[in-house]
Amino acid sequence: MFTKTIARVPGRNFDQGITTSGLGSPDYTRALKQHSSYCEALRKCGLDLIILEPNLQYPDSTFVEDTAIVTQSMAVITRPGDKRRAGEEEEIEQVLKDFREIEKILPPGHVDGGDILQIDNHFFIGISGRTDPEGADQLRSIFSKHGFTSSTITVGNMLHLKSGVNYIGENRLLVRQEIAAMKAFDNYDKILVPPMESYAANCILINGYLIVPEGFPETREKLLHKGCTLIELEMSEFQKMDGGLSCLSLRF
Ligand code: CIR
Repeated sequence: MFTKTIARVPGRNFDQGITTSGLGSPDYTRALKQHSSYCEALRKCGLDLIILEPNLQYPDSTFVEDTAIVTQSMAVITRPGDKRRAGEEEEIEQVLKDFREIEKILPPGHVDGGDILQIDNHFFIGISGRTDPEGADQLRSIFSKHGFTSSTITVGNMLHLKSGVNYIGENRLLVRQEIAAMKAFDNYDKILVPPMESYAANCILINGYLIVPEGFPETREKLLHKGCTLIELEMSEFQKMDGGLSCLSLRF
C-alpha cells in the first residue's frame, strides 16, 4: 500500500531535455495539462502528493523516478547516468530525508531509478546506458543490508528496464514481446505488449489501480480481460521526451 508520492511540474524548458523519440517537440501547455491529470490520478489512487516546483536548471527533472529508489524502510539516492541530469537527485534527497533513512550511490557508480523494478522483496536491476555494473553492485549491497534480494538484467536497446517490463500484481508482468522470453521472467505470468504498442509497457500499479497510457487498444483489451482496474492517461508530450508514466513520480 502506497500513501505518498513526489512529483515535479515540468519547467518551461522541458523541451530542452534528452530525447531519442523523434516524435517532435512537446507542447508545454499540453504537458502541464497532462501532468495535472497525472497528479489527479495519483490522488484518486489514495496518495498524498508532494508536488515540487519546476527546476529550470534540469529540463528533465520532471522525471523524478530516476533520482531515487524508495523502499518500505529506506530510500536510495541515485547518481543519474546521463551527466546532463547529474545533480537532480540533491533536492529529492532533501525531501526524502524526512520520510526514510537515506542510502546513496557513490562515485563512480551510476543508477537511474527507471532501471529498478521491485516485486515484493526482490529488486530487478537493469544494466543499461544509464545504470552501470558499478552502480548495480552498490545497489545490491544496499538492498542486501536492508533484507531485500536482487538480481541484474541486461536491458539491451531500451532506455530503462521499466521501459519494457512492469509488475501489475498477482504474479503478473506487463512486458514487451521482444524481451518476454528472458529467463529472469520465467516465474511470472506474462501479458505481452505487441511491438506496435511498446510504449504501453510502462504502467504503474498503485493501490489496486493500474495507470496506463491512453491510445494502446490491444494492450488495454488484454488488461481489461485480466480484470485490471484501469486509469488511462494521455501521455503524448512526455512520450516525446522519452518519459513514461512511472518516470513522473516516486511512490512510497
Ligand atoms: C531522459 O532521457 O533521461 C529523460 N528524457 C526521460 C527519462 C525517463 N525516465 C524513466 O523512464 N524513468
